[in-house]
Amino acid sequence: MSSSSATNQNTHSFNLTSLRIDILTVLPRLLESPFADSILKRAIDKGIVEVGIHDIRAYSKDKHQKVDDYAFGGGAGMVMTIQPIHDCIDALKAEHEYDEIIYMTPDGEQLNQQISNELSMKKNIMILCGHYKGVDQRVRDHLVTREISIGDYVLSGGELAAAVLSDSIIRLIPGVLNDETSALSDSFQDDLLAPPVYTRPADYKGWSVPDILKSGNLKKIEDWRFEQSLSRTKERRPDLYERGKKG
Ligand code: 6GU
Repeated sequence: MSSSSATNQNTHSFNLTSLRIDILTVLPRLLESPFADSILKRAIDKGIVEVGIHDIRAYSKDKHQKVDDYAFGGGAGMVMTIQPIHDCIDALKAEHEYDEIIYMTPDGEQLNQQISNELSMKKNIMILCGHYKGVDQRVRDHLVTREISIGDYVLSGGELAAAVLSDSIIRLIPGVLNDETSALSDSFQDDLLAPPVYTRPADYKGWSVPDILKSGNLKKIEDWRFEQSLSRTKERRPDLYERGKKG
């Protein structure tokens, strides 16, 4: 990554932005709130990430600003047309050089931590959200470089999936989380689920915190947490556990 230390508070004129994400959508309002709070907002305010939300409809040359049409060959459901998407992509390409143009679709490659890690090291990413029955296949064949799904279930559109993908990427960028080690100890980062956590009170109506966590013995606590991670992973996600063993 070429950017400078993220601890600078953007008081200098050099650019510390690590990653720019441009999201193309017909429902831009759906993408406002995920970036308006908490970690993602702070990452943007600090200047570590830039997020652009682009209304595809604004690029439509149709007199009613249409962005969809009937499917060739018939069948229920509308298909998003090429022209507004292509013009929006071209306008953005004139401003930035994109590492990936990602189409969010349930038939894409399933998102996992490794993909998020990889994308967090890019400079410019474009994310296209589909709606209705999806986009004209020629957009996927000629303009998109990668297709990602967030799981085996169907959402009404790609917007929520784009927000999920963006969140998982942005939190990995150095300087975004206050405690830099905290993303590294997330579930999945090493094919292990995170151990249980507790906070005060030590006893709540008879439900107590494990003694070891109150012992002050850091080595024992670390060992306990690792054991908990292992047993949780083995029980809840045997697939991850086996992959982790192979390493
Ligand atoms: Cl990326 N889009 C939609 N519409 N549904 C999904 C998805 C994406 N990932 C899982 N379900």
